[in-house]
Amino acid sequence: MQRRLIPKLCGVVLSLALAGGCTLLNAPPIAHISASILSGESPLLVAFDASASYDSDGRIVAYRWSFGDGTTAQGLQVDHIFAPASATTYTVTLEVEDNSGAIGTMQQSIEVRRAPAPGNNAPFARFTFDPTHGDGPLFVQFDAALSSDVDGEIELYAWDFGDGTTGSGLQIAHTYNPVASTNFPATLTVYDDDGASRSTTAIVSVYVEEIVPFDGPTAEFTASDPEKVYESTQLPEIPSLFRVTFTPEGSVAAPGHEIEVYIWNFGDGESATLQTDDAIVHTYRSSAPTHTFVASLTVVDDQGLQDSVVVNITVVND
Ligand SMILES: [Ca+2]
Ligand SMILES: [Ca+2]
Repeated sequence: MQRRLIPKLCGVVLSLALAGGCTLLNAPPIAHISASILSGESPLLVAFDASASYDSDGRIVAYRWSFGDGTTAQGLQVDHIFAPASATTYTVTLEVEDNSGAIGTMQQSIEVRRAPAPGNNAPFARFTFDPTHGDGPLFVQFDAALSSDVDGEIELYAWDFGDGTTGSGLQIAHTYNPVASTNFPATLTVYDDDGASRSTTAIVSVYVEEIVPFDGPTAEFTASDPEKVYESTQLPEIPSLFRVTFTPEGSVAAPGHEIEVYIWNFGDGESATLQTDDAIVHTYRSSAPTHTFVASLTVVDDQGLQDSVVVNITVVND
């Protein structure tokens, strides 16, 4: 794909591009892993399902799995057995490929605990937390004192706060600070002195006042870091190519209204008009050591009201 010449029409005649006539505007597929279980004792059988993966402008032609234990598989649905001798967390990677050769990936952690020693009873995990809900930022104190082990002692209290952070200890405090109202699954895992463990999960609800525009729409977007998809060895005669994915994330219409048109100006003379909030990929050409393009998004709602926002895109030829 990197070596393919860019059709001159690409990006100019967007309708052609959207109809599939322009490979450079191909949207990569989105990979999605559903796992039947996320943690358990060794050996652990996990059924993986990639059915929720999709390609917005084509179809997925390959599903490739890497289980993090040196083994791989292909297919929409695959079973895998993790059989470590000691507790291990595996990172499972799903790679999907669309009919234009673009790749999407997702990763999922699978935690496999050591099988319990014969005759040992696994400990019970139980915790209290206060408050259980409230406005963010929310300071929550967790207490695992109600956990127990009938034939031994608990040696480790491991916490996963459900927001990507973890901690350990009998008692622990955590502050939740989401950007939108969220139910966080807080999980306590206790390990006994024979290595057996059990987990329990409870929900912490944190509320954030939603910011909605008064009457017109609000334009917002995000841009990926430029990916150099063609590195020119003959600068400045031949430019390098940089690919950027734009997503109208955060663009919202006023209550009771809808955004009908998304007008993208990429800052290099090219533009695109979409009637959906789909992400769009644009390829920049640059021969300069660094070049900043001013990209903008204008959204227009069903009342004809509009809003615009700009973001600087800087590409670098090293
Ligand atoms: Ca595609
Ligand atoms: Ca025990």
